[in-house]
Amino acid sequence: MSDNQQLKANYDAAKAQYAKHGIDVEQVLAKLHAIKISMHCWQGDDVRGFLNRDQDLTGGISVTGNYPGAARTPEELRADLEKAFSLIPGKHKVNLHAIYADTDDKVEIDRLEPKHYEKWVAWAKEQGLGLDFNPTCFSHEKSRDGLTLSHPDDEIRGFWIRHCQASRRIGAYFGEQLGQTCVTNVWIPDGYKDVPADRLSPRKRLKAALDEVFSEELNPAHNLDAVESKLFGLGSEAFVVGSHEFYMGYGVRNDKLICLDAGHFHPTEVISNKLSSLSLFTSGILLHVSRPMRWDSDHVVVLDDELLEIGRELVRGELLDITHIGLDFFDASINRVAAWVIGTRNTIKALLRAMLEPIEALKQAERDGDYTTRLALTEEFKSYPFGAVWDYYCATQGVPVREEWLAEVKAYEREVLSKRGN
Ligand code: RNT
Ligand code: ZN
Repeated sequence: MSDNQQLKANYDAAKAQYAKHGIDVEQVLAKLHAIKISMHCWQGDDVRGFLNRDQDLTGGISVTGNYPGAARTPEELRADLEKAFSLIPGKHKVNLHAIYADTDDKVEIDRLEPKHYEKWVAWAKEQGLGLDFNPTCFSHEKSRDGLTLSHPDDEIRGFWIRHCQASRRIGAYFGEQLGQTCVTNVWIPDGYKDVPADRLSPRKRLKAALDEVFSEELNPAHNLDAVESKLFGLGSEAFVVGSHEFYMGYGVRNDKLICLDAGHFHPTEVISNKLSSLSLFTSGILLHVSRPMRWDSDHVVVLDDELLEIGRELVRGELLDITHIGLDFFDASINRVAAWVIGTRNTIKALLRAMLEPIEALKQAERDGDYTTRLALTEEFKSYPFGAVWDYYCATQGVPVREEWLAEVKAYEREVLSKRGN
């Protein structure tokens, strides 16, 4: 039997096994194919961007590692993204930060306009990709003291308000041009290293600043706003202005998407357990799928229990329609294209795994109080032939099966990345 015949035979056998539990694998794959993952551009160059390249990365986030081959120009970044997407099944989105503008203009970030992103849009159209967006409220001289939208200085705060307003318009331009909604996510680093004297005033300022940021009505078919909370950062260990409670309140009251980043909570707290609650009170959710290790370390996403649980919550709660799935990690100690491929493939795998579970039987067992069956079925399904379905999906999507993609990344490293001399 050829490899292809074997792959198909494995798939057919798996399909029959799942069918016994009423799981229609063909239908599952069609559903999976419709899900877009928003792949973050900033894994490709360690969150440097192309504007203000002289600035260090600030904002209490950090990239460690010095693996060679980081993208230095928009062209290189797009080439790397294309390589990664060629190894990932499905059609997806790219998540841009404002500092990734592709322009020769010396433009201050509160004056950014759609035209500074025209090349990204042309590329996205050509590649059939969607775009998401983020104002960049860090790595700038005006955020050097770690404060932006909550800054007590009216002028500095005004600057960041204008930057976020400009960002929303760029988001709306993406959405309108590409015919798919852009999510523009506001995350700010604001906080204090040590215990504040006044927690209320910065939060009042942030609330008022956000009201200004969001004051312009934009077509929600083109742009949706999201707000991202955090527990702590480097240099904001004692206090973060935009905490989870802050943005829960703000988002629920003002109908904004609430962004849950997997690394932004206490170490034993998980975002999978927040999705069902949030879904009852918001019209939409944004995820930053990440992997915290002891802290908000932004490790590459692996197929661990929390990722599987996120997939289950989205699938079992039928939350995929209201959830925008974005990735957020940055590892400079490994090949950056591989980092994207591993994290994105894993996120898709987690969704597929969740779809290939006997959801109705599990829910019924739970309703009946039969927790024995719930546990037994859950455990037995862990060794069901999920891999055969995944392999078939990759093959039919025209992307490498299993670790075959690694050889392509290694070749790309030899032929392209290693020649960059960084
Ligand atoms: C920082 C947030 C934020 C950033 C990106 C670069 O803690 O997670 O989402 O990682 O905007
Ligand atoms: Zn994030």
